[in-house]
Order: sequence, then C-alpha cells, then structure tokens
Amino acid sequence: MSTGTLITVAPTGAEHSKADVPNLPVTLEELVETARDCERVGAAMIHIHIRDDDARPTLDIKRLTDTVAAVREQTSLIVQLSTGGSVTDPEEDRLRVLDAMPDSASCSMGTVNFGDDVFMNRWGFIVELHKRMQERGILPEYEIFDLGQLTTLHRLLDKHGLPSGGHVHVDLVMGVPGGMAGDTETLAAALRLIPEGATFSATGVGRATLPVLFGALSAGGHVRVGMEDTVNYARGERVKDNAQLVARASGLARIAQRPPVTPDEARTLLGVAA
Ligand code: KMH
Ligand code: ZN
Repeated sequence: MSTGTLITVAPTGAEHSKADVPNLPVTLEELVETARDCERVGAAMIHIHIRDDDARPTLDIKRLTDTVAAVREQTSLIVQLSTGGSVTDPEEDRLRVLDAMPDSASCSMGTVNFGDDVFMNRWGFIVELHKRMQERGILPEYEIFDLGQLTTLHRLLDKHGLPSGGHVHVDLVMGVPGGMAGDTETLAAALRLIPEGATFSATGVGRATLPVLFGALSAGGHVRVGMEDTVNYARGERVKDNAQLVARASGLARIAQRPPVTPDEARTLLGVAA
C-alpha cells in the first residue's frame, strides 16, 4: 500500500549565487522564514546549506549549530544538514557538520562529475561519515547521483551495518550534468537497485524537475524540491520562492492520492526520534 508523500525542501544549495538568484534564502532570517512557509504548504523535512555574510557557501560550525537551533525552534521540520557542502569543501569540514547534531545529514555515495566541477566522495570518507552518523544517532540520507552509487550503498551496508535506528533512506539526485539522467527509464533502473525495505525520494535538477517529480510520485516514492535544484518554475519563468515549489509538489501528491505527510508522520516513517 502506498503511503503519503514525504516532501523535503532544499531551499538554498551551494551552487547558485545570490547575485544571479536574488530570492535565494541565504541569511538565517531568510532561511527560517522559508522553512516556516514551506512547512505550511506541505514540507516535512528541510535539507540545509548555509551561507556566510557575503552569501558564499560556508560550513562554519557555529553558524550551522545556530541554524539547527533556529529551525527547530520555529518549525517542526526534520532538520537535515548537507555534508556535501560545495565542491571545494575539505573532508574535515564536511565531517565536522555532524557536530551541529542535526536529525539527519546527507551522505553522498560516490564521486561524480558535477557540471564543470568534480564532487569528490572517496570510499574511506563515505565510511567515516556513515560510522559517525551511526555513533551519534543521526539519520543518513544516502545521496545517489549515478546508478553505480547504489551498488556502493549495498557494499557500505553489508560491510558497516545499518544506520542507527535501522532505517535506510535514499535520495536519487537526477539530472546533474555528469550524473544519471532525470527520466523515467533511469528512475525505473534505480528502483531495481534500492535496498529492500528502504524508502526513497527523488530530486530532478533543472529540466528534470517535473519528469522526476511525476515519476517518483507514481512509483510510490517521496520527493525533494527546492531552489537548490530548480530555479525555473516553467520555461521562461523564474521560481518565485521555495514555497511555490513545495506547494506544487503538495498539489501533485494530493492528485496522486498520496498527500503530504506531516513532520511527525515523516519521523515515524524514517525512524527519527521526535
Ligand atoms: N553541493 C553539491 C556539491 C549534498 O548536499 O549532500 C553537493 C550537494 C550534496 O549538494
Ligand atoms: Zn545539497
């Protein structure tokens, strides 16, 4: 039986500049306001990247800790921090993100060409992230950019065990130039490789946004939307704000008879403590 839909919002990311995308939430105030607006229209989890005073991506631990506290105080959303950061962030800084003690953190499952850049994720680094999250009771969201990374996920779980809490949650990030395509054939191929009993969400980047959203909903999956991945709402039309993307996903989830789950329902689904 299909459950409701867990909608994650990824409001900021590390790739877009504030100069190019002026409505990107980059300050703590903008982020918290975005989180509240997105929760109101159906988001249950937030995937967070933060920026410094000049709106540049940062993994500053004090800012991350303050951000987790502020979003927890102002919303009921499951708080997920990105350990991906930006492509230039060193491994030590990415590991230190976990010191901010979010409910969940991303754990990318392999190195991938990322547009003109390379997003580095060595096996040894993946294992370290996985183990530290196990020790601290943080739910990993295994980010999959290409099909072979699902094989790596099986290897990780076989060799190093399940996350604490025992639940496996995967996010398929589709349509990154250099990664897997964002189409239904690729989604179907990925679904065959997802570990038994795992939940999955899917994210379509740029033009892949809508095909992946429709595909994930009809396949019984969950969805991630937001300005990290999509800044155009339609051809020639910029996204107004993150809530617009969440509201569209909520509407489609209702049409699919899989309405958005609340943050509490999402906690039960993912085995995250309240
Ligand atoms: N910014 C990308 C290089 C994650 O958040 O874990 C990677 C990324 C993945 O956004
Ligand atoms: Zn991210």
